[in-house]
Amino acid sequence: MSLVDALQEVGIRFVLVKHENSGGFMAEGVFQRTGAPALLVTTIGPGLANAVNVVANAQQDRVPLIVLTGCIDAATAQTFTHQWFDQSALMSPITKARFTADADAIDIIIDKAVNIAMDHPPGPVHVDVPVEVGLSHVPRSVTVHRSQPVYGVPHGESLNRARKWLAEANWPLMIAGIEALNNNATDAVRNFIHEHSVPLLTTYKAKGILPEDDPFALGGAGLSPIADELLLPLVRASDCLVLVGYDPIEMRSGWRDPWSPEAKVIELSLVPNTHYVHHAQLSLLGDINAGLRELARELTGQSKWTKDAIASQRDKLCKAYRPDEEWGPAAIIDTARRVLPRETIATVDSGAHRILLSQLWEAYEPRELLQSNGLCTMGCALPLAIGAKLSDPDRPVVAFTGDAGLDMVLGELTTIRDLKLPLIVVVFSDASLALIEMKQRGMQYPEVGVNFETTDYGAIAQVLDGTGYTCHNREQLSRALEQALNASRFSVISCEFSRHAYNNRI
Ligand SMILES: Cc1ncc(C[n+]2csc(CCOP(=O)(O)OP(=O)(O)O)c2C)c(N)n1
Ligand SMILES: [Mg+2]
Repeated sequence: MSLVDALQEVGIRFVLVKHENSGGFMAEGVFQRTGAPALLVTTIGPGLANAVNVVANAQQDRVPLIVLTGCIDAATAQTFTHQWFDQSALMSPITKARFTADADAIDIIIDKAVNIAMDHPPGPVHVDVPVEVGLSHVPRSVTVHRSQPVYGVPHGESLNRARKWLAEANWPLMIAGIEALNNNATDAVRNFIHEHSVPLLTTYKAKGILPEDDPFALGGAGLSPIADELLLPLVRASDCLVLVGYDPIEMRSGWRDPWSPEAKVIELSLVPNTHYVHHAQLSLLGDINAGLRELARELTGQSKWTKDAIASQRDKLCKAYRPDEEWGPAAIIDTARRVLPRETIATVDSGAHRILLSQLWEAYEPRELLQSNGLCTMGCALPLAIGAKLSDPDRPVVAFTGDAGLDMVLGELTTIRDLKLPLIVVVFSDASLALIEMKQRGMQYPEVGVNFETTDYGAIAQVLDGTGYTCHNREQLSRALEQALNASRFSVISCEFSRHAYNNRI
């Protein structure tokens, strides 16, 4: 209570949610849209225990999440057990750092917590606040501020070598990942690609770093075997790869050292490679923007890529997912992309629908398709969308979610109601854990524990003062989306289709 009160007092808005996990994702939504670190406040014991998933997500998805929890004072803990466990130990494997607040060093502790959370790669930091510290008053003025780190610029022999490789490459290829976003390298990436005719592949989280209808955009990759079948041969055929903030935590196993052993691989990154998922002959550590600028200086490449060749690859990739089907998950994505304006911010939950959507949904700017793709957790799309809408109230925000994923966070519909946010929720309602059912069948197990009854999500929306729609065809969905775009309250659009709709589709 003292924390919530103090946060309000210093101008940090406290927004109540119904589950701590959602609170973390909602704060992440704000981070994704504004760059401000996310702040999650939970109560002692069960509150923090409920938040474990979103803290793990912050670690895997590179989110600067600061978790503030209450804890009992050290002396009291010697003779008190109710609701008390070692909170710091619980956080240990999933946070970058853990602190216990101390009134005499609180400015140092908070400055450290924020900086460590924001340092590359960003991640979660836990601060336990003992009751006594929470109740004590310390002077407002912060005396400690670490200066912002300045990252170096690649130079010398290694830079020359990288330039030479690029100059000699016939089939250069760039792969960009989340780190490029966290280093604000969008403009540098776009300039490099256009000046040197290098096509771009992105991870799902880096979608939009180049508008996906740009002639040099090859699309997203990560979790779809169908995409891998078309894209990995291009990666293997490339004679020079430029990895731009490409963090492989988003990729399935086919992306372990996927290139030809002869390929020249240049990695631009802010952090050394300790993952060993792939290797680069040249690892240029430092500011990615500056690195790309240096690499491009006086570069006369001989890329043989043409816009037609790239367009034909992209076309093949898109058609593989059959967006022209009459009705089904691809038709839902296709219809939504057509109806929703270009500046729409979308979030997507985990499951079969997410893999299909991440492949088919075109993003035009970075951080306009938000998802969990390191941890790949369910239950993130709705609260991420709340955070995005709070940050960008004038833009349409849509949450795409599976039915089981929505079931996990249904309570947050009341949060949307209370905040009066005109959010759009599109449900892929197939009465199934489709992704798990596919894996089960693939391993020739019988269907167990993956099917459930169809829920009338529209009716649930109605009783919570939202508007509910149930759609069985493209026309109904288009109409529902158009109405939802003009609505002053939230809309839940349940798109019902039959089980097994993703067979050979992702
Ligand atoms: C919190 C959490 N629990 C379990 C999983 C494993 N999992 C991944 S996808 C999935 C099924 C999701 O079902 P639904 O939301 O209906 O989406 P669909 O696959 O049907 O599109 C499950 C159980 C997970 N990723 N996250
Ligand atoms: Mg489902």
